[in-house]
Amino acid sequence: MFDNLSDKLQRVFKNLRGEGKLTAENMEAALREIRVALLEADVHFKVVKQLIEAVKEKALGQEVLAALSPAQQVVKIVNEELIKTLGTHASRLRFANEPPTVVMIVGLQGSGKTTSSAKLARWLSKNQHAPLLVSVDVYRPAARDQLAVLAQQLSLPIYTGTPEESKPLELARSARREAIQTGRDVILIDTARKSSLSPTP
Ligand SMILES: Nc1nc2c(ncn2[C@@H]2O[C@H](COP(=O)(O)OP(=O)(O)OP(=O)(O)O)[C@@H](O)[C@H]2O)c(=O)[nH]1
Ligand SMILES: [Mg+2]
Repeated sequence: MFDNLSDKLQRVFKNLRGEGKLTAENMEAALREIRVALLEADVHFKVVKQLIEAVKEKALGQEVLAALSPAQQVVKIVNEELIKTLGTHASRLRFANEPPTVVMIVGLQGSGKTTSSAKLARWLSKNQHAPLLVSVDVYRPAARDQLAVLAQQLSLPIYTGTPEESKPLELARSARREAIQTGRDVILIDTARKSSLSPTP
C-alpha cells in the first residue's frame, strides 16, 4: 500500500521538477495528484484534506515560489507534513519472552480483522518471524474459508482445524500446539464476536 503511495508521490514530484517554474496552477495540479494518491492508499479523507490544506498553505507561501528550487521545497513540505500525519515514532510489536507470541485480532464487525490478520502475517514472515494464522470465527459461515483463501494466496501457514473442532478455544489451543511443534513463533488469531444474530455452532 505504502509502496504504491511512494511511487505515485515520486511521479508527482518528478513532474513538478520538470515544470521549471512553480506556479499556483501547477502546484494545484500536483496537490490534486497527491490527494488522489493518498486517498487510493486508504488514508482517511478528513486526514487527506487536512494534510493537503497544510501543504498548500506552506507551499504557496511567497518564500517557496521565490526559492531557488521551489519543487524541492514542496517535496520537503510534503515530507514534513506526512511525517506529522503518520506520527513521528514507530510503535513496535511486543513479543513474548517464550514463544509463541499470541496475538488476538479484535475489532468491530467488518472492520478488517481478517484482512489485517493476513497482512500482519505477511509482514511478520518478511521480517524474520514465522507466523501461524488461525481463524476462530466459527459464527459466520465461510469466515474461516476467507482467511484460508488469503493464506493460500499469500503462501502463509494457517491452522485450519479438524472437522471436530468447532469451538474458538479448541481451535486456538490446537493452533498453539501446532505452532510449538512446527517452530512458529507468532500465532495470529482472527476473532469474531458472537452476535445474537449468529446461529449457535
Ligand atoms: N479499503 C480497504 N478495505 C479493507 C481494508 N481492510 C479490509 N477491507 C475490506 O473490508 C471488508 C471487511 O474486511 P474483513 O477483513 O473481512 O473484516 P472483518 O473485521 O474480518 O469482518 P468480520 O469477520 O465480518 O467481522 C472486506 O471487503 C475487505 O476487503 C483496508 O485496509 N482498506
Ligand atoms: Mg473476519
